[in-house]
Amino acid sequence: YDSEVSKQSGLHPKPAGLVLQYGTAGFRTNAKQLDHIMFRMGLLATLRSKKTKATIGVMVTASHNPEEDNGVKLVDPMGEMVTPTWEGYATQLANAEQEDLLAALQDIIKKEAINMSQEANVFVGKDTRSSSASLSQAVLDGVSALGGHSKDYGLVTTPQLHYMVCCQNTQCKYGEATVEGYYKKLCQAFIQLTKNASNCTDDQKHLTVDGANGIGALKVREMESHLKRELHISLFNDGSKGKLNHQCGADFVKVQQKPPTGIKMNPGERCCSFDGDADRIVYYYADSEGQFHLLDGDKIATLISTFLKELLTQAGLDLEIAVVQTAYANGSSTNYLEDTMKVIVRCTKTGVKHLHHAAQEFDIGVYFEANGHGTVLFSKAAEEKIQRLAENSSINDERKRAALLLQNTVNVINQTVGDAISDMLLIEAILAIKGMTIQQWDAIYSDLPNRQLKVKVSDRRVIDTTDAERRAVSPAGLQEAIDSLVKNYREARSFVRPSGTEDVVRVYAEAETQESADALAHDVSLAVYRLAGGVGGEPKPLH
Ligand code: NG1
Ligand code: ZN
Repeated sequence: YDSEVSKQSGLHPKPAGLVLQYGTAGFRTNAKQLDHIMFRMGLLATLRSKKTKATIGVMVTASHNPEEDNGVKLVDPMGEMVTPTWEGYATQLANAEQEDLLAALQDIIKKEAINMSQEANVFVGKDTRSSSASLSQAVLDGVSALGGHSKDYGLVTTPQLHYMVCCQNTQCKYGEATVEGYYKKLCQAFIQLTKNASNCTDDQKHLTVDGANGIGALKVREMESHLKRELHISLFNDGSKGKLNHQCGADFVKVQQKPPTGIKMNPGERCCSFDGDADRIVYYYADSEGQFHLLDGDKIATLISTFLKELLTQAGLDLEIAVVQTAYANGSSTNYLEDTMKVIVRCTKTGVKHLHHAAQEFDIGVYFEANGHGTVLFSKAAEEKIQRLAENSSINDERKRAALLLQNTVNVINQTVGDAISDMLLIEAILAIKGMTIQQWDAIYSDLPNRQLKVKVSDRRVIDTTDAERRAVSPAGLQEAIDSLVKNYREARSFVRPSGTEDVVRVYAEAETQESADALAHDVSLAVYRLAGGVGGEPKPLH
């Protein structure tokens, strides 16, 4: 393979001196810097496939980043993120200078004792960015340079690609590895679920979707016919005019705490926004006074876990359910889940892989980041128990109904990764079954006002954290400063951490009022600026 790799890599040369890191979301930067990275990730995916003797996925996307950016992420055999060791290999391979590439490749092959005559199979997908076509071709070139087989799924959402990989590696037990198969599985389950919402009016079946001008919009269009009018979607920001993620999409809505541009919002109507690769979703509505209300990942986790807990009780199934959050979870949600709902709550570091991992430790693990990335994991044993109960003919009607609902809930969920489309269908089904309006869902608990800010520093690695990122251990004095600032406000909490996807330090604050949350976030930003090597002008107060 040496000569083929040499020849092909010459067509995807690395700019000398460029160093990039495989972070929480893979590689992500301006698309112009990524051609060699894509080729090399094609190589790495092929090695990973040979090593695991399974199909590996490669997704070309930069999610909620601006259109000019792009990125790449590897998907492991069961649809999960690759292991830390292989993230390390990704970084090594990406940063090897042109003349050292073969040696870097050889190093991985030796360390992992990879049998190079083993067959390899790689699934490739891409989002709608203008750079994605040529970049995904570079991935395919990498696969073929090592003699691997590839299947190009073309335009798919990130969770769709994860789903395909999982289907393929479970011999289709998880579903059929096609986009059609995906729609069929999810929509059938959705339609079965909504049969339990017999008095749902056409009005209640209506949902406004902001597609972030990205792949999610295309895929919602594609899926619509499978929904058999059980859900009426008004799609905005479908990519026909607007720019990807610009003033729209889940990240914009969550961070700005305001509606996206380009949509029509009627008072009291349910709206949701996807992000640029459709692995995140947030809901929102405007009340009769025009006031905007956001229902983020925490509210979604609460709705889903409440629904599941009720069904488990009705079904008489003894399964342990937990909710996994990060430090960004609103304090009110954690209190509600622990004190009122009495479910186990776990807090992990930011980044899907940490949440996913923690959720796997329970019979049923509901995990969501506040930004709307999340899903539900069912252990094999839990799935089997649900299955057996649903097939049991000697149980009463209430238990039977609950068991069937649980079974269809399992099927509507994409367990491989957070999935805006699958989450949307689940949420819509739950609201329909419970006959719940978005206002009633919103009223389950009240969010503490909060604010997220960014601070630019010369080297964000000076900040080290502990306790699932809730406390800073360095630089010296920073945590003490935060502690004393927090004491100035009621019901307040604040933490800082270096971003894994942007060259900034993120500041989060929550408090009893929005003014307090804003003021605290600003105070803490100043502390970061002064103690952690801030660059540019001092952070300015929000008001
Ligand atoms: P960073 O940049 O590390 O904060 C962001 C999100 C994560 C996760 C990743 C991957 C926040 C505060 N952070 O990470 O939750 O989604 O991007 O996309 O939302
Ligand atoms: Zn995303």
